[in-house]
Amino acid sequence: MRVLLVVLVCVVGLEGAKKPKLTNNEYEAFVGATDEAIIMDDPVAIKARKMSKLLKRQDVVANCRYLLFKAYKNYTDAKSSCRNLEWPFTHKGVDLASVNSEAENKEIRILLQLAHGVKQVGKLYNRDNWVWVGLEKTLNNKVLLAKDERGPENYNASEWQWLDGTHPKYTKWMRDMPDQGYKKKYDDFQNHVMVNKRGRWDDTFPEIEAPYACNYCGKYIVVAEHVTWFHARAACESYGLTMAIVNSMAENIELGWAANITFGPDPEHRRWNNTNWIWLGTEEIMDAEEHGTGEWIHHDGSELGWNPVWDRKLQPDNRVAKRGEQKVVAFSRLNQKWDDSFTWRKRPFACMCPHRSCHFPE
Ligand SMILES: [Ca+2]
Ligand SMILES: [Ca+2]
Repeated sequence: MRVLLVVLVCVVGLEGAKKPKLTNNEYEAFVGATDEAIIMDDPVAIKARKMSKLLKRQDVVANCRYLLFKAYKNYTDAKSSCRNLEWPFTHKGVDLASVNSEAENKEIRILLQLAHGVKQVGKLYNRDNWVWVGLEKTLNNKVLLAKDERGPENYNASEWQWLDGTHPKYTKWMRDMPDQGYKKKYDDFQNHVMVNKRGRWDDTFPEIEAPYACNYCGKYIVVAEHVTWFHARAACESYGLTMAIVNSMAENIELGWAANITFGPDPEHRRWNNTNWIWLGTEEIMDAEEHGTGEWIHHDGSELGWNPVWDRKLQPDNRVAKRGEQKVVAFSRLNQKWDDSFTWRKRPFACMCPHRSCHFPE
């Protein structure tokens, strides 16, 4: 019976991977997914000092509201890099970050702290203290400004646009900014915006190459550092998050998406490389002799609420080693299937935002 069930699940799962068949509820989270706007209503306070320690070696970091890419790009390339990320299911591109409130501005600061530590990196204008966001000056943007036309007190919101076409409702300019400086080298004016680790904004030249932030309203945050399963669980909690729980096909697809953004493509498709298997917060209930019962439970005590797609060769296989059986779940970012694994193996891991910190407009 169990074999039959596993085979059935595999067949459904393979179909699912090609063309996800989701229930209305599963679609719900993404129905409004668009790069036009994201509304932040309930920020998750991430403990950046702790979390940044394990993120040093990864090129992409996330909080519950934004993604930051450490690679330096000019404004135009940064914009298309974000747009090339497509929300799963809707396949709409993600935009460069929009910042519409004090709470969102704080999330940008936390994001910068996650990327390069809580302290300022070198001098203020070190690029690693700054990040591109999607704000452009679209009117009167190619002229030298007189002194009394510069600075926050002379700034005119109707001349500026976020990439969704809206004018800024919130700003946090540095002293004397925006100043629309001109540089002969670029033959261009400062009319695009970066935000720094203190949450202050400056208008600058779109030709400058710097890290960039994209909008994100995801459930999962993937950490690339390899640790044991128990270490992963404790780490997520110490950040103010929880270890990832995946309870539907939609969430399984969302996690795969988040993981592939974090790691980028694996052209070699290294199926059994530890890097490509990510810890989830799900474990097997063991009997008195410490053997698997075939029943699975999430780390918070909640039930496994769906039939996940286990990897081929009849996983979970409860393989046994001297130190015990395989009893915790690893998730393949290559095919989005599950396998039971030994708790002491070291792998990347996925944390989860304890609640949706933001939503898409209806
Ligand atoms: Ca400036
Ligand atoms: Ca296994």
